[in-house]
Amino acid sequence: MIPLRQTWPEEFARRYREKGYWRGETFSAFLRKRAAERPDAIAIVDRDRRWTYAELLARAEAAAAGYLKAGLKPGDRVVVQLANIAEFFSAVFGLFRARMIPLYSLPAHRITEIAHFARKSEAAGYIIAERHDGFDYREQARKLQAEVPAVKHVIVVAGDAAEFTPLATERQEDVALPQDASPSDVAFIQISGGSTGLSKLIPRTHDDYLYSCWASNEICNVTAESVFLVALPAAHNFPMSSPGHIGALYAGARVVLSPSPNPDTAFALIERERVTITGLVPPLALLWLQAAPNRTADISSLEVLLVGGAKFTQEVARRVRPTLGCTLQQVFGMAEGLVNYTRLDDPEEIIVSTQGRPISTDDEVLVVDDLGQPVPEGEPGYLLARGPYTIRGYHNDESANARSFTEDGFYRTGDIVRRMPGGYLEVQGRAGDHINRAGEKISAEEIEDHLLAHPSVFDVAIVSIPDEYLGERSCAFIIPNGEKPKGAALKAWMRTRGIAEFKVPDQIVFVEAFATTAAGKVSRKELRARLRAEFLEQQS
Ligand code: OOB
Repeated sequence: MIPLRQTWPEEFARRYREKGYWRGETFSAFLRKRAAERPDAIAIVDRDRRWTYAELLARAEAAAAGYLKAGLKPGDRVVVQLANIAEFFSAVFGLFRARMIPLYSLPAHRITEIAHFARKSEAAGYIIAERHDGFDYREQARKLQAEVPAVKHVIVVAGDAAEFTPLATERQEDVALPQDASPSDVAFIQISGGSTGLSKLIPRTHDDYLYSCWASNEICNVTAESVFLVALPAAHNFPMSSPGHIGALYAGARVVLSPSPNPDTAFALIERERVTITGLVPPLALLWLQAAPNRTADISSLEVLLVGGAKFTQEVARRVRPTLGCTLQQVFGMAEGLVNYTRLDDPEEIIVSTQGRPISTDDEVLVVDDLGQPVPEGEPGYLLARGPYTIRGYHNDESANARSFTEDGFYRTGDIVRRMPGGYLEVQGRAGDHINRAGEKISAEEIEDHLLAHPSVFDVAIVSIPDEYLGERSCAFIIPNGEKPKGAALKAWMRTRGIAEFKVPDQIVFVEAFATTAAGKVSRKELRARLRAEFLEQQS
C-alpha cells in the first residue's frame, strides 16, 4: 500500500505547534472528552432520533469493534457514502476509533467515481446505507466488488444489509480497540473539486483539520449553546469544517441533520430545534430568500447564515439580513485547506462585497501574475496559499502535485482573486477549466473523456456558461461524427456511464468545427474560452 501521509517541513510544524494551532488531539480523543464532560447533552438530531454525546461515543466504539471483527484492520482505507443520517457519525467516529481512514464520497457519486476512489486509495471497505433517494447502494457495492475486488468489506449502516455486514451497534467485548492514532496522522481523505481529469485525494491530519474547525468556531461564534443545521451533504468539506458538524461537535454543541436543503424542510427544523447557524451554497441561499416571505415557520433563532462554495452575488447577499433576519457570513474555502470568512462584526459593505479573509494569521496568501510575481493590492491575480491547515500534496498523484504546488509548498488554488485592504479577498474567477455548478465542481476534461467514448461524437469541449439559478451550468459543444445524434439521447447515454447526475451536461450544442489558428491547434483552454464568448454573444 502506498503510505498515506501529509507532512509539513519541520520548521513549519514546530511553529504551528508552538503557536497552539495544532493541539495534539485526535478526533477520537475529542469525542471521548466531550462525552465525559457532557454525557447527556444532545449531539445528533436525525428526524425523531436524538443521540447524546455518551450515546454517540458508545455507538462509535461499537462500530469500531464491529469493523475489526469483520476483518478490517487499522490503517485500512474505507470509502464512506452516506447521506445526512445519524449513522454517518457513528460509522465515521467508529472508523477513527479503529484507526481506519474514511474517504468521503457524496451520495450522488456512482460506480465510475466510487471505483476510482477505491482504486486510488487502495480501499479495503465501503460503507453505505441500503438506499437513499430511491437508489440501492447495495447494488452499487456489488458492482464495486466486481470491479475492485480489494474492497472486501461492505458495511451497511441502515436498512437491509442483504449479504453484507450490518453496522455493529452493540459493543463486542471480546474485541480490543487499538491505541489512538497520532495527531499528525492522516485522519481522513477528502476529494478535490479538481479542474483536470478525475478527482484527486486530499489527506488531512487530525491536527490540521481540527485547527481549522475550532478556529472557525471562534470566528463564527459557535459554542456549546449553538445548534448547527447540516443542510448540505454532511460529507462535503464545507458543512463539515466551516465550522460544520465537526466544529459543532468539537464545541459540544448540537448537530441537526436535514434530510434535504429545501426551505420547507429546513425552516421547519430551524423552528423545532431552535437552530442558530447553518451553511448553504448560493443557489440554495437564493431559494431560501425566495421562500422566506411566505413561510409559516418561526426562524428567528437563526443567527448566522454561512454562504460559500461558489460566488455569492452582492445583490442577493444584501437581501440576507432584511429577509432572513440573520447575519450573513461569506465563506471562501477549499477541501485542500485555506478558508476565508467575513467576520460577524464586519461592516455590512465588507460582508456583502468580499469573500472574507483567512482564518489564521499564519495563512500565507500570495496573489501573483502569470510569471509568479506578486501583483499590487486591488489587482487581480492567481491565489496561492500555504499554512497550518493547507495540504502540501495530494495522495498518490505525482503529476498533479507538480502542477498544483510551488517548490516552496504553496498550493495553487486555481482561483483568481483581488486582495483588498485588510487582507479581504474578492473572488474574480478562476484559471482552471472546471464548472462550478451550484457549488459542485465538475472537471471539463473528465466529461469530455466520457463523451468522446460515444460513437457519434467526433470531438467535444465542455464549457461553463453563466446561469441565473445554478451560477454556472455545463454546456457540451459537440462536433458530430457523421449523423447528428439527439441531445436527449446523448444525455441518456451519459447517465449509463455510472457518474453523478450533476455531471451530465445541462446543455448540448452541435457545431461543425472548432476554431483553429493559422499556427495550428488552439489549446483546450483557449478553445473553451472562445466557445463561451461566441455562445454568450449569440445569446445577447
Ligand atoms: C468548497 O470546497 P471545494 O473544494 O468543493 O471547492 C473549492 C473551490 C474554490 O477553489 C473556489 O473555486 C470555489 O470552490 N469557491 C468559491 C467560494 N467558495 C468556494 N468561489 C467563490 N466564492 C466562494 N465563497 O467549496 C468549500 C470548502 C470549505 C468552505 C466553503 C467552501
